[in-house]
Amino acid sequence: METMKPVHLPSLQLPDAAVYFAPHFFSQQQSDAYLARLLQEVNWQQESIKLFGRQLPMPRLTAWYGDKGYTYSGLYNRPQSWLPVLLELKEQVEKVSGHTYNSVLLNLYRHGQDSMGWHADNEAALGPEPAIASLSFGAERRFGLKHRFRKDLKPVHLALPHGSLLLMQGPTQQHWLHHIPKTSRSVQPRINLTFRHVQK
Ligand SMILES: O=C(O)CCC(=O)C(=O)O
Ligand SMILES: [Mn+2]
Repeated sequence: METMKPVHLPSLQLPDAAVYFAPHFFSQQQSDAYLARLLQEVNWQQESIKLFGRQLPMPRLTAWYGDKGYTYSGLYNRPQSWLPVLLELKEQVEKVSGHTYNSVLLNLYRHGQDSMGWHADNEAALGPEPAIASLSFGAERRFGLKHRFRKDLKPVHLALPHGSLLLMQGPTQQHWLHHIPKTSRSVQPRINLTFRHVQK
């Protein structure tokens, strides 16, 4: 895996992190086409999570594609073979991020009540300084980052618009948590893809 810096992407300049953000990585037209294809072609699943001893539906639909299986939120994801649309997106993010990926997790937030809680993508299988490339299509949602140890730093929130690319690299997962909060606004569906490199 290469470790080149994506020099041409603006950095968020957070301490103990390497986060880069391109709000308009894809044009409106390209983004509309990708959104439609992903809604249609991805094998979306309603998984459940065990919370306080109860099985509850995850507040979003998910899908995992790639070369290897992966355990995420205590849930084993069997690998499904790559779709052409996913390979096309992977190639484009690899070009700008200076990293290669062998897996992608997709999340479909159907409406404002779908969300993802505070977490870090720091599973051992991703290695100590994982590079994660996150693409968003569809409704704009708020994405929050908060430092795990430094209480003097305020959480940072940014809007992830249709066609945006966010890269999290270096020590980001060791020092920061991120989330997608629920919103009471009425919002259309949003798809997020996080490309990852699974080592084991
Ligand atoms: O939907 C997003 O922007 C974040 C997704 C995420 O953090 C994850 O899949 O680990
Ligand atoms: Mn994450």
